[in-house]
Amino acid sequence: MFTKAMTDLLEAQAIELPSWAFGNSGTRFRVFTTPGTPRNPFEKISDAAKVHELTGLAPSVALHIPWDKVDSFAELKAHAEGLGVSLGTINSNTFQDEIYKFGSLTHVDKKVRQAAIDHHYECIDIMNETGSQDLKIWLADGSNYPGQVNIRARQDRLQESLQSIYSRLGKNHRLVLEYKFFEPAFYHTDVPDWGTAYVQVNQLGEKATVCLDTGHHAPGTNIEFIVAQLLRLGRLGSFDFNSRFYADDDLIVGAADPFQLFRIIFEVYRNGGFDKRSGVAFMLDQCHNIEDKIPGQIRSVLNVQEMTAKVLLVDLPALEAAEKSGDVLGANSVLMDAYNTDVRGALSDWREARGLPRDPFQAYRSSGHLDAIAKERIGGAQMGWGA
Ligand code: PSV
Ligand code: MN
Repeated sequence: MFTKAMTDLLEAQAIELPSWAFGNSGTRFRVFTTPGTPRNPFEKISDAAKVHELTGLAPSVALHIPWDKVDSFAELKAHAEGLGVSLGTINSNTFQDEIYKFGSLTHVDKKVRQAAIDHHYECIDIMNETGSQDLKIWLADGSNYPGQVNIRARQDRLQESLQSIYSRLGKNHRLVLEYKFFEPAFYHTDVPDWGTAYVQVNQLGEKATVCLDTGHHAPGTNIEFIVAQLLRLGRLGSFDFNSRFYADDDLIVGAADPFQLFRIIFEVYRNGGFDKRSGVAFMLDQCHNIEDKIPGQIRSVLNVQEMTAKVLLVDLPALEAAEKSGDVLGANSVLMDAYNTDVRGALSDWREARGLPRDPFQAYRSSGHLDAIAKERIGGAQMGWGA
């Protein structure tokens, strides 16, 4: 079913895992715990490495600071490398400190802005130790009531703060700005959409790009259009993949709307986003509230792989011919034929040929690993989102 060009692309596929997906998470109503949950960043990395061991798809782990602060990042890096993975994106966090109640990089008080800028400087220092390329910034900044703030002045302050951070980046570093249309602010958000993120990063320079979190759009938004546009502009820095039924649900990628995932990946493929030179980084940003975390992450990366395999089956010359001749239904059939092809058997054969389990999800379930870590990880405090 797959040509050599297709398996080359599948083999090169790399999806970064979020360290926080392995900690406990929940809603504002309840955070449920699970046996075996990591008690420190080292155990989170071990869990991420397990996902990579079984899937060959997840060679790096994103860290969130301060959640993943350790005494020695050199030690954490060595731990990761010993398990066959590397440390990836460093995510800053200016949404859990009292001083940020009314904003961080956009705050009206210079002292608070400077504290937020300093936090990013600290993140850049960590990147130098971990060898990370990307500094990812998501801001909770916004307001709840009309009249509460001067919206335009906050855009100016945001640009000024981002410039200070940008000027500290190392030669191989990038700044990736993530947008989200609401939450925790309910009236206005300072970086609510791809257009605002683009305007802000465009003013900074070439090393600044946009992060597209698939859960951060209003219902019905045509996300694949945004993918095509940002790739066209050369500013699609990374994806935070997850899925949603309502708001920022952070569910398993491809669970809520597999066809949307297919359409997004198709635009990535068609517009050169799988070419390493495009610089697009693929990450998950998920929270496993009620399901087991390691198999949850395995399911997610496999879903991305499966959709990628389907996208590779799209007959592009036939699609282009149909598009050019105005053959509306013909063009749509080309796309749907690929989407409706069952690639699971071919992917299993290919995995087996590479020395991986045919079905990594089942392989994990029957491995007894979950019971083993539950028995091993006794005592200490389990890590959690926001801990
Ligand atoms: C915000 O909702 C977000 O998507 C950002 O990426 C944060 O860093 C992450 O979630 C925290 O889970
Ligand atoms: Mn995100």
